[in-house]
Amino acid sequence: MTTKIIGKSIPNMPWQDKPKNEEGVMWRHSKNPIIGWNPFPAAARVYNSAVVPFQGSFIGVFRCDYKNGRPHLHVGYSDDALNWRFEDKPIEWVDTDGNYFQPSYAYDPRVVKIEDTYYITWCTDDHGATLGVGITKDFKTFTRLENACVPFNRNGVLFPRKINGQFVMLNRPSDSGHTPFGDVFLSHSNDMEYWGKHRHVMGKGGNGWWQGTKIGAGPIPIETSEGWLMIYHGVSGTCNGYVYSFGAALLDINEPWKVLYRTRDYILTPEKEYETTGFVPNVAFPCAALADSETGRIAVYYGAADTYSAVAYTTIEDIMTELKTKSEVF
Ligand code: BMA
Repeated sequence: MTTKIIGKSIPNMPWQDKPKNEEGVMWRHSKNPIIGWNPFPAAARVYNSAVVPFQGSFIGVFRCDYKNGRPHLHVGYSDDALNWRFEDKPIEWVDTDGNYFQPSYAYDPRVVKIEDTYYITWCTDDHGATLGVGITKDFKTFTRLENACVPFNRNGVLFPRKINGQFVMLNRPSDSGHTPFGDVFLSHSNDMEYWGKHRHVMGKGGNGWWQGTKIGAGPIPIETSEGWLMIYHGVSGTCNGYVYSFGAALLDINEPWKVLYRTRDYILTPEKEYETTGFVPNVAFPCAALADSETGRIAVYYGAADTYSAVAYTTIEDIMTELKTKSEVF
């Protein structure tokens, strides 16, 4: 049975066919990285960012590390989702009463359209790293809602529709530092304000070592005819620090805390110079995906070495074959 992506067709999304000699599940955009050092005056590095289709072209919410080291979120625009123009100023948040509500830092954004609203989640500051949530309809005005939880938590990733009438968010409880542990959980909400009915989705570990230290959700899960496709990062600890690779899992469509398949091996790991060398070496950190229901094409946006933005491709068929033939659920 062929697995179908459920959702919109995005005929103008970036795409390159799988190279003939490619044996992997994913292949990199040939002109990676798509964003390099110092892409605009305020930003030293733009990476770990989110991209969505918007009014026939594309819009993104980008993690921009300033030259003082702090990350902030900037909007970017693109016609081809590869060449980007950035706003000079960061997103300015107000609360639901219109009062200034700016985070002192903001990183690793995810963006999803649910019904008629774009939801942005990111890692924010509330006496420690936690999950910020905000909304926009036009990417001009932004309303910040209550944080989804108390510290410490990172990698808050919403499902692209309500499941059984509730919003669902993947998240990864952590610590105040560079967190040497971490499993993926999910939480439910009726109103995007109060979160509960928490479920453990999946843990670090397994037989291999590539995801032995911690894992965290990546792009917004992709709905398919067989379940939710979740691309995530798995972290291995080495004597020289962490290594961030991609994995994938298929989650039950109605009870997404149930894992049906999970890749035994990583599906992308730092190999190219822009992944192995930079501000933080050996990091490939997926944060967004464009998926075309018509062709089954998937483009994953990822941060490379906490410095660059890059794109890698796969298809629903390639990834489902990997999931079904080399699955390890634990
Ligand atoms: C994580 C996050 C990511 C970053 C990664 C590697 O804890 O802070 O933003 O890409 O570490 O440094």
